[in-house]
Amino acid sequence: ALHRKKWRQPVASVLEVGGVKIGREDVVRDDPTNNVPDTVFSKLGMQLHRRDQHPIGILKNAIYEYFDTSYSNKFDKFDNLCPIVTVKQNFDDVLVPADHVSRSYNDTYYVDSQTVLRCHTSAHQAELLRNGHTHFLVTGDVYRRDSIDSTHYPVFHQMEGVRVFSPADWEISGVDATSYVAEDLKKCLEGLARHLFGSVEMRWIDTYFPFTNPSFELEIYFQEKWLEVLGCGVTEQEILKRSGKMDNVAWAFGLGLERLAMVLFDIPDIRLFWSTDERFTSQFSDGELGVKFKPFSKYPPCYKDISFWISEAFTENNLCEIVRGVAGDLAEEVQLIDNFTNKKGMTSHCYRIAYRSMERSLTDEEINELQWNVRNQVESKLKVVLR
Ligand code: FA5
Ligand code: MG
Repeated sequence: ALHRKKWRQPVASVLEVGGVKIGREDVVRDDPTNNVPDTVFSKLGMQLHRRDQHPIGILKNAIYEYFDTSYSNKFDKFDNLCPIVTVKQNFDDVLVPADHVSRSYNDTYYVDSQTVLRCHTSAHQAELLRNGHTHFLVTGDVYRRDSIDSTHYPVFHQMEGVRVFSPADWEISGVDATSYVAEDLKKCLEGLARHLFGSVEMRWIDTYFPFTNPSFELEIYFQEKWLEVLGCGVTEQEILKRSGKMDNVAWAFGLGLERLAMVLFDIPDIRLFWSTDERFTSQFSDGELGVKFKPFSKYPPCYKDISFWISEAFTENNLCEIVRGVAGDLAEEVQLIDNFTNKKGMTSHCYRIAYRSMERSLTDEEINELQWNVRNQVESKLKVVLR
């Protein structure tokens, strides 16, 4: 276990990006406004989306190709914007309300009180609009404190798309600007889905984002469930107004690249994208979209339960962070399996943790040690009472 932990750690212990210092836990842990753990810190700069032989890079290139061939006006492309952004870029510029949950330390990784690891590529929308770009794609790694299962990971990749329309575009259509642009958006993304998948079962869901109205999500049927692959909508007028585009209307989308790649290549677990095992990496190559991933591991999962009386401050994201800190990618799923409140008003949670390696069999000894460490840290860091 020690050996693997070492391997996961970054080469440098402190990085300096744009004047902001970000470092390993043991180096910067004295800063209470920094909640970036080593497991996440070590992912900075990996840039899976810029590797042409990696499923995420292959997918990015295929999406570029769709936009290049569908539009005579080429979209401007950005895939190297720094993932460390200001609170203003990540939230204020896209109209996220001051009290929105996504701003909390429970949901977002803060480097310091004014600086975050971007939680979406929408963090770059406003600036690019201000700089005069009217149709562009932004691809990058994004970071979120989140749950643990086969379709959620604290680091993943998004591609943002924005297209600005002028009055001349909708005036001849006879419908109002918003309907025209919403219709164009859906056609564009349905066309993208056909380009990537051929035929696939999908559906539109109405939703809410602070930066678009109306807003939609696209879900694709995958592994017997509906999987949310993207969010999108008609850009709030205020965002365009602030960038000096009073008379325009725009659409925007944010694609979840891992989710799309899972459907495209039949990849069953999101942790696999980080695998350096040749049995994974060798299955993909530049420009090949037709490949279906052949699983090489059927190693059994091992389940361990942990029960405790929660405190008021308890959150599931904090629990997941501890599990990832201890087990890294050996943690496959953390699931609440029991939840009750007794007569004294004390609430008990029982979580089932699934441990499984994608690459090898785990020994009982190893798993017991992981679980023992999880129990210790849960007790000491989360201020809960183990049962
Ligand atoms: C957003 O991030 C919006 N910024 C998208 C957007 C852009 C909407 C522009 C409107 C206009 P959301 O939080 O739903 O939305 O995330 C977008 C996609 O990222 C999801 O649909 C999903 O495919 C993917 N995603 C979200 N969380 C995770 C995660 N933990 N692991 C992997 N993929 C994730
Ligand atoms: Mg969503």
